[in-house]
Amino acid sequence: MVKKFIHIDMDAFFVSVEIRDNPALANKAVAVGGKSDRRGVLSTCNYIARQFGVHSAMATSIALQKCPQLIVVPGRMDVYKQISVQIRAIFEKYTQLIEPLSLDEAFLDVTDCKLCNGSATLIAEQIRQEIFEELNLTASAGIAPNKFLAKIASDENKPNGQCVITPEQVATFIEKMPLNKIPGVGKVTFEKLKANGLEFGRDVIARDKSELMHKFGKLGVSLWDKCQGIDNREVVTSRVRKSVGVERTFAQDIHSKEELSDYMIGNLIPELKKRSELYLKTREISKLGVKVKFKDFHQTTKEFKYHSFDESVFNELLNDALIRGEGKAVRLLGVHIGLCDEPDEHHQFELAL
Ligand code: TTP
Ligand code: MG
Repeated sequence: MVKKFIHIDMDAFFVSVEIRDNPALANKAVAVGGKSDRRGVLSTCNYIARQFGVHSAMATSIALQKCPQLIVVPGRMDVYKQISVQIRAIFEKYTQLIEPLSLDEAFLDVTDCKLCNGSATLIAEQIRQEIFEELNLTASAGIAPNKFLAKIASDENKPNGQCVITPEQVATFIEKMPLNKIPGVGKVTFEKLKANGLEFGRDVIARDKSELMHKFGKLGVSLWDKCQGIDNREVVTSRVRKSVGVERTFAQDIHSKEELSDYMIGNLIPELKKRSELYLKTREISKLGVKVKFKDFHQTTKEFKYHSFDESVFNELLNDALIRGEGKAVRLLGVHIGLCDEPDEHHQFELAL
């Protein structure tokens, strides 16, 4: 059966909230981020700032070179979280099948929603209208028969717009679609694909699946499927988190083992500790892991069953992973912990009785 998905994504989320709450910022180039004198980076910026080439994750100092009049304000995470809860309450009027991807973005499966005569296009319009009336913020939406197309569609008419891809339009849309629109195809992968004559959906469709698999492995298979319009993923309403991780792609590949180890211990592990704090209030660590991606994109993961943070274990895992790379420089380093299953609530309840 054909399904109907909506992907909703707030426009310039953090910064739109700041401008909403401080009218003096209206019609100016504004970003949310850290200060330039403390090696800060931007979380995001508004569309005025984007015209100057400023974007998310850019160093604040560079952003100020590109756009000297840029106003950089600190973020208020608690406010964004609260708004995210309010947005979710609006979604829940239409469906219970909601998969949040981040604070400002979610997939909705509205296949069975009877409101708006069952029109997903009208549902998306109405949701965006409600968000605007209730929160004074704008959102964009993509409507499509599967998740990956809905996500791509929500970007098409940003900001404050929506785009529908009906089942009949899927094939034409994919033919014209540049492959870097597909989530997971970043700049480097896209260059590699282009070097092989693959730039748009139609270039992928023209090839054999086996050829793509041979050349690009898993990525090739996934690309081929997507370009056939195949994506059978359901909306995942509640995930039990199995791991927490932090990773960083370096601006320049790193050769030195010491430098990698220092970065891991000085930056990645403290960040991982911070991010896992909440989960470790109720759950135990099941394993430690290190992931390394080498210069040539070969990737490896080493894990070890262990029940607490231990720098020397992480270091050994790093050493083992690097041995697998046979001296190649490293472009990405990540650390993660596995989480034991959630405590069984029924069991605890029985014990309490
Ligand atoms: P996005 O939806 O990627 O960006 P956005 O909402 O700011 O802009 P767009 O209109 O293009 O959707 O991310 C949502 C929020 O997440 C963003 O407002 C700030 C935060 N964020 C970061 O903190 N760091 C990042 O690198 C990115 C991409 C986002
Ligand atoms: Mg957004």
